[in-house]
Amino acid sequence: MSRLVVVSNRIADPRKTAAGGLAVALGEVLNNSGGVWFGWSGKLVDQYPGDGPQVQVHQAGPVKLATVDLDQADYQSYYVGYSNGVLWPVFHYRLDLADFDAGYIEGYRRVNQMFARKLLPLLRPDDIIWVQDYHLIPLAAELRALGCQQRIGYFLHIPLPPPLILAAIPGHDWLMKGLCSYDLVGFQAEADHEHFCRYIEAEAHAQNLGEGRWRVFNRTVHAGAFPIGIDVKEFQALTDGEEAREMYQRMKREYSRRKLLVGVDRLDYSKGLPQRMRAFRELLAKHPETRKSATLIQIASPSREDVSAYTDILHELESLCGSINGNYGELDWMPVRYMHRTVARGRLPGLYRASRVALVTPLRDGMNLVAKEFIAAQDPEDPGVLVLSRFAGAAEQLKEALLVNPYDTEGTAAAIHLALQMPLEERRERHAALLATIRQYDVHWWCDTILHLLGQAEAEETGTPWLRL
Ligand code: ADQ
Repeated sequence: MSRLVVVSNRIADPRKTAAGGLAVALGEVLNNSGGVWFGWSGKLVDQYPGDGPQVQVHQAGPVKLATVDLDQADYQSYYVGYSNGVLWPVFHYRLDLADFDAGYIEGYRRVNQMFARKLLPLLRPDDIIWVQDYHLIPLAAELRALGCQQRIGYFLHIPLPPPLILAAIPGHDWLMKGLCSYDLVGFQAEADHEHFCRYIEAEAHAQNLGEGRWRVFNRTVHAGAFPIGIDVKEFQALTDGEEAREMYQRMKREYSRRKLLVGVDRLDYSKGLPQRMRAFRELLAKHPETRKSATLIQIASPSREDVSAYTDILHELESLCGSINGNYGELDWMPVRYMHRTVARGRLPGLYRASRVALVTPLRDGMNLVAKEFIAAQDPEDPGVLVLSRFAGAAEQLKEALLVNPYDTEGTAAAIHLALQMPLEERRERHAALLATIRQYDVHWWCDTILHLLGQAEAEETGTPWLRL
């Protein structure tokens, strides 16, 4: 049986529940195959030791966690600069926020080369390697350049923009050729997959071999959409746990006279937080009765504070919340409760369950797992309503949510109003359909499907059995 090697920018100890569904799901597969998880330790050093970065290996049960530290220069160019200052904005359609000129691409390439060099000695001939996300697009090409023959899969957790937006990146051809060095490339949504196909056809004259296979840059690559899910069972168990129940009861007590709306996000410009606040303000202005009945709790966890676009969004959000509370608040009621912090994972389901409406309204999002967690945490007998941006990858699957265009303030306000008033019967019907979808396409389905395809390709070539899950 093949061993699984996962590579991602950061790694998590799968034995800790705080790690979340993805880490737990990957951890399960890694456990079964006695695998390796390789990535950055999260630590920074002023400079590397004389003989370069060292790999540290910790054993977490049957899984090997292998990490390297980064020095300040690599962190600034690879992580802050290129990954989060170029790829993140462009892939979320924000060319205006991308800083192309600073030469970050050199650092991005250098760290991917270093990862390849450090990973290579840890590999066995029949390993299956699975690389995660935008920090590591060129990793397969760098591994191949060092002679690596193993099957390598890739999953992009964020959207892939249309070809014309991609083409604005200086060096986009190098980046996309790198993406085609994988054997299997997975995207969150059909829209992203379609953008990939259009790009490689137009820019690299790829030949469509059918069934998701392409001949491009003298190799065959398999591509498809594999929407990531959550571990529904685990999240429901968390909802029944003590911390979540306490949170639920506290919320119900505190807000007994009001319906709660909830937003839970990383504080990121892609999440549409100012637009959401403007829609909520429109709701209060247009439907004065909601001033007596609705409170919005917005949790925005600190994120990437060393990138300047993130401090701008923080100030905009604070000023909007302040002005809404100033204009509509009363002595005994504030319309918006805004908190710039992370909620403990064990308490989150209690907050979701106490809320009548979730506002998940990103301007662009690869998938958005908050939408799925909100559905999983509801009481099926009296569920809340999901208001979901049509620009989240999740909208391709979650058709029974109230889909909105977050740029349309009036339209979003009208949908929130509808959600607050939705009769029980309709709430139940929509919730049942949504729950069935997230159960069918949970994180185990995601993992199994991708690894099965990766292993299958190996079996076709070598006659060895598929990776056992
Ligand atoms: P993110 O952009 O981080 O992830 P998302 O999927 O919404 O976005 O959230 C990931 C996790 O973070 C969820 O489990 C959520 O509960 C948690 N989280 C977010 N804000 C929090 C807060 N304030 N307090 C506590 N927990 C919080 C990227 C992509 C997404 C994609 C995921 C997974 O941008 O589109 O869904 O990867 O592929």
